[in-house]
Amino acid sequence: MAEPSVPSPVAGAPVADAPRVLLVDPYVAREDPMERKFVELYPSLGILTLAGWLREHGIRTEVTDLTFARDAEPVTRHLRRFRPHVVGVHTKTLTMPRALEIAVRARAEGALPVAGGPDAATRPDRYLDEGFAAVVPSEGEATLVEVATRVRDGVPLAGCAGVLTRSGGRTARGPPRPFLRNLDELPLPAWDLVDMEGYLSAWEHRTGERRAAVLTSRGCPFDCSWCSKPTFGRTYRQQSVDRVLDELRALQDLFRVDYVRFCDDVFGVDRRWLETLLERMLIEGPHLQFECLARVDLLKADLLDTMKSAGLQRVYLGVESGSQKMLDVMNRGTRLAQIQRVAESLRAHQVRQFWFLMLGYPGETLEDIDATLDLFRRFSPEEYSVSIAVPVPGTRFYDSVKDRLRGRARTTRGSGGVSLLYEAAYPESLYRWQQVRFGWEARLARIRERFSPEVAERLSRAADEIHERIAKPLLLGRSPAVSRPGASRESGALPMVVDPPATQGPSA
Ligand code: B12
Ligand code: SF4
Repeated sequence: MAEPSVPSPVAGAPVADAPRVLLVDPYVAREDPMERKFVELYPSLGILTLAGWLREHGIRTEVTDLTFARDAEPVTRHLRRFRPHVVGVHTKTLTMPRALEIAVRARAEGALPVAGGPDAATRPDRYLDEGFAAVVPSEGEATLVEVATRVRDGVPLAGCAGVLTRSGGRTARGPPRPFLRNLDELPLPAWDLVDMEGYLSAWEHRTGERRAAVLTSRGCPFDCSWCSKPTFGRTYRQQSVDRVLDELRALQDLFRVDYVRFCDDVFGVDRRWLETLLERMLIEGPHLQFECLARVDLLKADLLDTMKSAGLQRVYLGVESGSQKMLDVMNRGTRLAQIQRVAESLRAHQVRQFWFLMLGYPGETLEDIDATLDLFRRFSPEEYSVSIAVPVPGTRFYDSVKDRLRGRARTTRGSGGVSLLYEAAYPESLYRWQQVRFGWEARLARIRERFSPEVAERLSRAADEIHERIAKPLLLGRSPAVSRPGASRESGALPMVVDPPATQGPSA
């Protein structure tokens, strides 16, 4: 059987003097200590969608994806072969040093480096000061077409809509560029420009499934106080069900994908839209397994029935806290009762749950943390991440603690939830210790399930005992003797210490 071919650019067939853009994803998986444990590898949808759009608009476009590379050397080789006018680099906090290195490599080969993506959007000056000619802090498609054309034509970028430039130490901001109104105009991601088979066979080797990422919407209409939404702000746009089904079918036909991760900030904000998608997947196909990020206030029990029938395997939930007071302070808009109902319902439907939890938010007391641990203990999600709250510039959380920041936000994964970046109520060591407690509980939940609930219970009580009598007083700088009498439970055997997976990723 002949292999189906990847769709090629439809409009604006590139001519010899068409602008040339090289898009670069600077993430090198082997340099990331967390990759093996926690990061799920998919090609960047930002890069693939930009590439598809640029090609449709007459720009010659290629991609260097460093995910499977050893270093940034492939960028230089690609630059010499392709001779792009513009090198467009996708940025995340984690990959900033690599992004800056790529700017230097681009300039050395006579190309103009332009940055986009969440990190450059959050701190554009840093990128502009350290080698980038321009930053595109928002939706990139239409802007990058104009940037590439201007650069090819020798027209300055200052004043270009949606672009930040710097001159004489000052940042010049072009007028805002309106968001695309209709997301159905987006072409299918340019999968042919990256090593899709590399990603898919890595997944197949690990899980037996050929997994791919899909995005059906842009933005999020909710307003959690700590959430940074630098690129799409509080806007929300949804693709049509037809457009989404086209993409799912293409993934199945072209790449034999059988498992999809819906990467929307919140999947299924519009219930009727989601029901239509699920019903059509059930009736017409494609029949795929899938996972998504969801909010507990949107996941009603009957909806979950349909989602499960349509192939739902795993849900990521931004649970964040087991204290209603803290959920309110964070402006989460969710209730503890909803979390409990959804957690029970997911268990009953045999859908895996991944909880995002957060410690150290302003106003949180030790009692609130205990309430979070109790909730975690009660529902034992199959997977979780417990991070220390990161004040990201541009959020209300950041504004509320900006006079108490501890140095500069770091450029490593330390800024991803394992370090305390502001003067919180307690010392960093206490939060790290709390992360260890969650790690224990996760292990104990497995013991409870597979071995003995009694042993797990005894170990859990012992952990609480150690926390109350030893760790807490020590970490709060008090003598262990002052630990509250009666606060601890009966003693048992000593638990083992495990590293908690403290990451901060996408969160709904
Ligand atoms: C889905 C997702 C994932 C998926 C990735 C799937 C994929 N490969 O696309 C998974 C789960 C694997 C993942 C992993 C991680 N993620 Co993530 N992820 C997201 C999420 C929810 C959506 C990303 C997405 O697809 N957006 C849709 C595309 C179309 O948008 P975009 O990438 O921003 O690109 C647009 C613009 O930014 C701009 N643009 C982007 N690049 C460029 C480049 C140029 C030159 C130009 C002009 C424009 C431009 O144009 C694009 C199209 O309009 C975002 C939150 C969000 N809403 O963005 C977090 C987010 C990007 N992730 C984040 C983080 C921290 C991570 C991890 C480091 C988490 C961890 N603890 O390990 C890892 C990093 C892995 C890696 N390879 O880099 C952070 C990044 C914060 C930061 N400042 O760095 C975000 C913003 C979430 C958050 N608020 O904390 N993530
Ligand atoms: S945390 Fe999730 S639900 Fe809340 S504003 Fe951010 S993306 Fe939306």
